[in-house]
Amino acid sequence: MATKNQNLSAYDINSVPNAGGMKFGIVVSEWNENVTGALLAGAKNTLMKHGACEKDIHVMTVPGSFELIHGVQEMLCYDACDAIIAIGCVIRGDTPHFDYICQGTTYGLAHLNATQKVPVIYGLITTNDMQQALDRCGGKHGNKGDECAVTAIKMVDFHRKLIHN
Ligand code: DLZ
Repeated sequence: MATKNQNLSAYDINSVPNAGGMKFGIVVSEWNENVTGALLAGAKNTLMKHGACEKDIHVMTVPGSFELIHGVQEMLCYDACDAIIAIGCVIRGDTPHFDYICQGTTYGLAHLNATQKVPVIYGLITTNDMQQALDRCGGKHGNKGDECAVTAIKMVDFHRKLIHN
């Protein structure tokens, strides 16, 4: 699972389908905004690099990572997206709060991903300190936002291939 030896922004460009005409939702947490803003920028840039139009990328913010679950659920109800990326950053503190937020958010997003028709992409960074987070939002380990964008495009393409073949 370590991203230490794998750059989050490195991928085979030829393996990514054209994202023209695809519609994406991005729900971003305001907590640790310096990190989540960089993740959002990475995700948007990569979606557009592969052909998505800016007008087809709908960005909404929520207060914290725990609210990503409800934010994604609302977007699923009111927005016609082909995929939704959930972006957040939880940094370990002195209490067990970190574990509850990480677990709750992860289970919530996993549940939506498994039960809804639209893929929900997991863009939650969970780290021991700020430096580890900075390393993963455009630092030495790349940008998880890029990885999420590529995953979102591939999952929309997966669905299209399934229904058209
Ligand atoms: C309360 C809290 C704490 C301590 N830390 C973080 C964090 O590192 N990252 C994050 O996204 N959110 C944090 N939050 C806020 C919770 O996600 C949530 O917004 C509140 O508990 C209110 O439900």
